[in-house]
Formats: sequence, structure tokens, C-alpha cells
Amino acid sequence: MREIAPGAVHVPGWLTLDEQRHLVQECREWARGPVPMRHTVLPSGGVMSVQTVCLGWHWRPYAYTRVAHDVNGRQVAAFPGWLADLGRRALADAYGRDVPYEPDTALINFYDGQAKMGMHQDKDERSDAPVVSLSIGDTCLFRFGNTETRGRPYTDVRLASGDLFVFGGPSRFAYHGVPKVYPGTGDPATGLTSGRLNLTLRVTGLR
Ligand code: MD3
Ligand code: FE
Repeated sequence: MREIAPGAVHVPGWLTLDEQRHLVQECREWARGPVPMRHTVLPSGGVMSVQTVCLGWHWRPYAYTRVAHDVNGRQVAAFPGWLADLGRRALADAYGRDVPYEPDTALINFYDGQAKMGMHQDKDERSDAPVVSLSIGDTCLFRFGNTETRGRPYTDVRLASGDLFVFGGPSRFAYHGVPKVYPGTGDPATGLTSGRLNLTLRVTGLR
């Protein structure tokens, strides 16, 4: 366990192999629909290299809605209670104490060997509750920056399969990104034979 910055806690190897296998199975189902996993189209017309599917609320830049107007007009799948329980357990382990936490959305990102994510802030939520991040599959280079600029200072961290990262307090609105994934570094026993999955649990503050 390492606190990268105030409120930003990295817990390597937090998920068991069984938990990772279960999450991979669930992600495969969620990726099929009702709103399929797809490359998000940005307002600029650009297309994200990462593929995303959402639970509870559908995210697109810069809004959360129940219905995926930009994909197929369907309502996204519900956010399961067991995933909220996992989020509370993650926070308790990262912070060493029970904290109230009611995540209502998950963004599930899939990275193939070429995908990356530029430096950005997550500001579409109307809540400063922590974000819980779970990584499965290939290791990536994760860049954790500062709240002021896209650039330095930042800290580079390798996120491997099973790692938990919690971003709360002053870290919640820091710039961050994924410059690179390392193909072939994941354990196929997770059920993911290539690429990287990242699940982030969040509180939208919407109703
Ligand atoms: C720090 N995802 O979905 S997870 C994203 O690996 C996102 O897919 C990356 O950035 C991924 O928005 C990074 C780590 C993460 C997620 C959310 C954060 C770090 C964060 C929100 C605030 C601060
Ligand atoms: Fe983000």
C-alpha cells in the first residue's frame, strides 16, 4: 500500500484471482449490452482509443444520462449492489477505516495494446466522493498529476492486474492519464488473454 499523494492510495494485488475472473466474466456480459462497449466519440469529432461501457449512468463528455443517446438510445444496465459493496470494502482497506460510500455508476474501460488515455480531470460528477479504480489484465503506465496543469509535476505508477487505486480528498480532481499499456504482461488465468480492463466506481451526485 502506498499513498502517492494525499487521498491517492495504491493497493497492489488487492483483488484475488477469483475476484478478477468474476469481474472479467461480468464485464463480458456488460460489454454486450443493452448499451454495447464502444469507442466514445468526443465533441471534437475525435474517437477515444479506449472502449467503454457504463453501469447505472451512461457517461459521455461532458454529461451523465440514464439513456445512451450517443450509442443506441437504450438505458444502461443497473449498477449492481454487490459492486457497491466491493467499492466500500476497497475504500475501507485503502483508508483503514469504514467510510460511507454509495457509488451509483461504473465506467469500464478496455485497452487493447495500442490504446491510451490522455491527461484529463474527471469533473462531470457533481460530487467530490472518492473514485475507486480496479485494474485487470495487462499492466499499464498510469500517470498521476496535479490539480493545476496537465503537465509536471506528476508521478508515474505501474498498475498491474488486481491493483486497487483510490482517489479521494485533494486527489479527486487531479489530472491523470494512461500513456501506455504493456502487452503480454497479464495472467490469462483472469480470463482476459490480452488487453487491460479498468473499472472505476463513482458517485455522480445525480438522481
Ligand atoms: C484520479 N481511467 O475512466 S483509472 C477514467 O485506467 C480514467 O482507465 C483510467 O481515467 C483507466 O476517467 C485511469 C484511475 C483513475 C480514475 C479516475 C480518477 C484516476 C483518477 C479520478 C480522479 C483522479
Ligand atoms: Fe479519469
